[in-house]
Amino acid sequence: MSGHLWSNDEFIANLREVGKRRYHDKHPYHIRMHEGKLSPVQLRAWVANRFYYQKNIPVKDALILAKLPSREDRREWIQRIIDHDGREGAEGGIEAWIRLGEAAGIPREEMLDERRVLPAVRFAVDAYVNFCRLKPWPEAVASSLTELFAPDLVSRRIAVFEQLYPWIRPEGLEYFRNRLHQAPRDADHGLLLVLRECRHREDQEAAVAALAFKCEVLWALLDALQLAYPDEEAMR
Ligand code: AHQ
Repeated sequence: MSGHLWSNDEFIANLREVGKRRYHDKHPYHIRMHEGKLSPVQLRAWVANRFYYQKNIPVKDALILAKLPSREDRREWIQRIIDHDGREGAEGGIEAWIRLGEAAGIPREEMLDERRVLPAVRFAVDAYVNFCRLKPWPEAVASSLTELFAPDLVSRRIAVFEQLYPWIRPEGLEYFRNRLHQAPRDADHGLLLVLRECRHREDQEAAVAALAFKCEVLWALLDALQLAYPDEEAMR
């Protein structure tokens, strides 16, 4: 019977199904990355363009923070902003991603001045920030639940970089190692908020749609890279 409220297990299964079908670990650019087939130019382009995504994460998280309904929810959520912006003595994820760039041969100023950011990457990331700015906070929180799928991808990525891209200096991987414990913690909290707040079927469906939207943001980022940095053989 359509329209009934999903049980928590059904709701979680529907959220996970989105990732099974549409998460960016299945994008050809990521698949070629994991096969060791990206050239240094293609990999540096990924690092420099993903930086625009990373630097906007605390911005979208601050937009969500302002909408959360309680002090307790905000005390938990604010940790995401600190994880990226850092604080005295802990430089944070944005700095760690800049170091990933330097470890891959991209000078700091070339990360910061965004000279390598592709138009479609900027549009996809800005669409994500505006989604979180304008949508009801449960949908904005639901769009972050791609983090349910991130730890598996990131742990595989660390091994891939170490084994197949040894020219990237190992200290550059610190960002990914930090995500291995930050992302599961974030996902647990995000899921708790979404399960607690979505008390009608239409809210549950809106949360699933929000997650599908976020998968498209991540997919579009890699589409832009694929178009701008095709494989040599694709050029023949
Ligand atoms: O490094 C990533 C990160 O900090 C975040 C925040 C989170 C969100 O709130 O939307 N999403 C996310 C992701 C990060 N890394 C991506 C990757 O492939 O390295 C994955 C991405 C995600 O799946 O949401």
